[in-house]
Amino acid sequence: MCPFVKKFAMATLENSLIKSKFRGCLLGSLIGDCVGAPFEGDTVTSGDKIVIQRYFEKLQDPSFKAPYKQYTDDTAMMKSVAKFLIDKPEPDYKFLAKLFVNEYYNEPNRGYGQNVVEVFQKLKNTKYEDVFKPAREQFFGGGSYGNGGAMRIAPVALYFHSNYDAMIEVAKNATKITHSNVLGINGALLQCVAIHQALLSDPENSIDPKTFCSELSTKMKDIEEVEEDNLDNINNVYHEKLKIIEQLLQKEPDTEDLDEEVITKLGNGIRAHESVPTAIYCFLRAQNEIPVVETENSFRRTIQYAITLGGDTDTIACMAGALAGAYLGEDAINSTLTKHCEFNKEVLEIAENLYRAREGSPTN
Ligand code: AR6
Ligand code: MG
Repeated sequence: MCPFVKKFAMATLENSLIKSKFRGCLLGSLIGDCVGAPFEGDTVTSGDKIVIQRYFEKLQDPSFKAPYKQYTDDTAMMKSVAKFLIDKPEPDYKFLAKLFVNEYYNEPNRGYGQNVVEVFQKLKNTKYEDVFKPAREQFFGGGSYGNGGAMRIAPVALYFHSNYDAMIEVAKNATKITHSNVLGINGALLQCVAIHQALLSDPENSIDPKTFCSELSTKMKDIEEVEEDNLDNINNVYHEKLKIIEQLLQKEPDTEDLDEEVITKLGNGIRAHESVPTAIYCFLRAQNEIPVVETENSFRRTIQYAITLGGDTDTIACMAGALAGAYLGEDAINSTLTKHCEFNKEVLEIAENLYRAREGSPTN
């Protein structure tokens, strides 16, 4: 276990705060997904940033009535990961694979990635004989490096927050059902470790973005070094991206150019290595004020800023929202904003059940 984890594990947070963080994390993930989805694929101009500012003001205005913002595959798959942890005391990956597949066939129009749909078909056709094989066969044997493993990983970080090694093991296997490329797996691990670190950070003490990032960097170095598929050119991708985040956080946040640089250096796409570090950057940058994101609330600032970067807005805002919610807890999230999201009551029930399941679990 790395020394930072030991230090965090020793810090004790009140149970009521941990529970609020469980709820905040899953709610943050849902809100980022629902609120970010309408902007997916967009290139955002400075005019659009003002439109996004007004969009959030409307969503936080109690008199504003509108149909629910619908969730996408990010939340659909996160639900399955939570159920897998809640329903079975020991990890059962065949059960998880079946949950993913059934969820997809019940509601196929949630915006799933093209490759992942093929994996679901193969899992079904092979009767789940080897749940990791279909994913390994994708992309001529290279496996997917999409951000689909990372976008759904939050329940694993919450459930195993007192058992770091079990968390890494389960996060890796839960990802491998659909994403076998080392970049897809390590992207999910980075998001998982970042949520874990946010969860164990006391919201009464403000986060120092630089320290948060360098602690994450140490953990990521350990993870990338032990990866069996150690290919020289990709075995330190995330560690390098975290260094870039540290550099970007030190820049003066007063120009449009900085956002362009963030997109160029960190990315805003569907590849895990071009979106997970971006989500972490959004969370850390939102610890301080951001021009054109006018709000006192750092949860909102996190997801609103993520959306202003354009690209895979639902997934980047979903991952950034999970981090902000895990750090701040439920009380920091505007309830009017929450009410505009489909599934908002259900996601809180899931968080409650996950918290209860975790209390009775032999691994914690
Ligand atoms: N080689 C080339 N392209 C790849 C590779 C690879 N090895 N891996 C991934 N891609 P997928 P996801 C590209 O289908 O990760 C949704 O909008 C390829 O274009 O495994 O679950 C979600 O909301 C492939 O179709 O799905 C997420 O935002 C794409 O990456 C996002 O999609 C996605 O990989 C990720 O979905
Ligand atoms: Mg997406």
